[in-house]
Amino acid sequence: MNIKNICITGAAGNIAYSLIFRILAKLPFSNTDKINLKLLDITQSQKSLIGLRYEIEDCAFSTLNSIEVTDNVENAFQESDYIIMVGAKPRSKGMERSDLILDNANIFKSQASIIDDVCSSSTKVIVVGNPANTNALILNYNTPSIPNENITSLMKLDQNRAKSILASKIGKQVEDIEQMIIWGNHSTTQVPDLSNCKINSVQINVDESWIQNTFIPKVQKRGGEIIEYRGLSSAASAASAIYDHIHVLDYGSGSWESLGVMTGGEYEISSGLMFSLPLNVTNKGYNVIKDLNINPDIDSLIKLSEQELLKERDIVKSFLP
Ligand code: NAX
Repeated sequence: MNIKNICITGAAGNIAYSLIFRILAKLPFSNTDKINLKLLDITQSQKSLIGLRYEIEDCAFSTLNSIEVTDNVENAFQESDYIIMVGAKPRSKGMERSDLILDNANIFKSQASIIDDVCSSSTKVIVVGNPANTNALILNYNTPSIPNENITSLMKLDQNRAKSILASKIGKQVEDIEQMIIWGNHSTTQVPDLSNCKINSVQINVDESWIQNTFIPKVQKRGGEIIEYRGLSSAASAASAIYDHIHVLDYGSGSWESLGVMTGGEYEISSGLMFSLPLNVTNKGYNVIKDLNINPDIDSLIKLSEQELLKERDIVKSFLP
């Protein structure tokens, strides 16, 4: 029997409450019969985690081999095949964004050094907690024993949102949409790009002014729109996107994907940022898709997102050895 060790941080939070049940209902991992699940959250959340554990046990999932809830980071990360880092400090009232970035930088730096100590070089880490790309950057710099390509940040929610908005505009099915990508940061500067997008292998033909004036801003602001209507940030859709992200990493994907990965100078984007790029992903790893023509409007938006990530990197520079 094949069993994988999975750790989810921020397990007492909203996203985890959807994610855990989604994963256990149908595992997104290849060649895996069951999982050992470790759920990490802060000490104050342990009582709630016990209630969550009871609920999980009450589902009698045949995919669950064992479950542990803990506030002990070493124990949680030990021998993990996957660590899904959802836990992060939320922005409180009146808090500056730079303070939020620094508070999370502290969390991710300390968790990174523990990952580096107790995990093997094959451990895969997915960063969800915001600011996801910059948290992933800190994690990457502070885990010298884990290869860069094993650390990715979640952009799949943005890609899924963009696909769904496009499909409903053109009256097609989401699964028919190919080569739709997101560049940049998981923030309102992200750049959904339809330049190479195809439907059933045919280049799409959509009004350019709809792309610039409706599509791009709608995708960029979708997270805020959900908060406005629901009074809470995206949780089930984020969980679904994390599920898709794991599936892409573990099985590979026949289509172009957008994950936050470490830049190495592609498309003249500064090196050493966690940036969403167009990728071909197989179960062996990923390659950045090369030589795409980028139109000037998209290029200037990509530069804005790059500037934002450079500023975030500057704020956390003392966390990047
Ligand atoms: P919640 O506030 O419901 O849950 C966060 C959980 O993290 C809490 O239970 C908290 O106690 C825990 N936590 C805080 N510090 C921790 C630490 N040091 N170790 C372990 N756990 C810790 O937020 P939720 O709605 O679940 O969102 C989680 C994170 O995902 C947020 O940062 C959110 O902004 C981010 N998102 C990222 C997305 C992406 O696409 N990258 C999309 C969805 C979401 O907005």
